[in-house]
Amino acid sequence: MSSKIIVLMGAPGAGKGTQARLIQERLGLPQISTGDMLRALATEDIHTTQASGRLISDAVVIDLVRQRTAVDDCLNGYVLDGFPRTIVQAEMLDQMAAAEGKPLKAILIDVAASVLEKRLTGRRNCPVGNEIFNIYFKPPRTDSICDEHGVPLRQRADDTIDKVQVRLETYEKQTAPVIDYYKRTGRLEIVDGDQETETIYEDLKKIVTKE
Ligand code: G5P
Ligand code: MG
Repeated sequence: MSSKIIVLMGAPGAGKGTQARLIQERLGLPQISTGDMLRALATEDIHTTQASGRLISDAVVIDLVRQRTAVDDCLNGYVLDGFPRTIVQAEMLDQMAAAEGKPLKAILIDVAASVLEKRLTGRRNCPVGNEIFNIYFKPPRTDSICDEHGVPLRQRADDTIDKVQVRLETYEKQTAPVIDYYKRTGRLEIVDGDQETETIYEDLKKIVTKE
């Protein structure tokens, strides 16, 4: 598989993180999740903005992505999960891709708005390995405990009904134009995200491994 940049797009709760982890485990392309990286930074400003459902400034996020993609494990390509989310970020990524000499493929994981609420409010994450569970769709073997690490699962501060609403509005306003940007430039593929997780993965794998 040649070196490339995969951009996973999709609404909050579409399954970007779930699928990016599978691609990382099975195809060896590192997952770069700006949401996870920002949560790990946990400065007060970032925490407050993330918890509100609004976006962090382009400058902060672009800096994080520049630093992370400069690490050696990205030489053979990587999967971006949650980036770019604005046109400014998308333009910066195009410059980076050109400088790195890597082609870019954007894939939209398309999910009906009606299923997102349960996916988000039901989500629970492991604080150790960031494994993703869902009390409705993918419950852990023992209630509220991570299968892998045996520690209590956590709920994200932005996974409450009112914050989910803000996140969906932010997505429509600021990130939907990025999808159009990739469509206009002939680089967008769409995968039906309303299937079994493994079926979605197989659809993605075909696109990711296609030369
Ligand atoms: P994040 O962290 O990027 P979002 O809102 O874009 O957050 P989120 O919520 O992480 O995206 P996801 O990764 O698409 O969603 O979804 P997921 O975690 O894999 O799955 C959601 C739930 O559905 C889980 O419970 C999972 O088990 C279940 N599920 C997954 N797949 C399936 C399936 O196939 N079937 C079923 N039935 N269930 C499934 O960003 C958070 C914040 O960080 C900042 C912003 O403040 C943002 O709001 N941020 C940025 N700010 C500026 N620029 C950027 N680029 C930024 N990136 C992050
Ligand atoms: Mg995610």
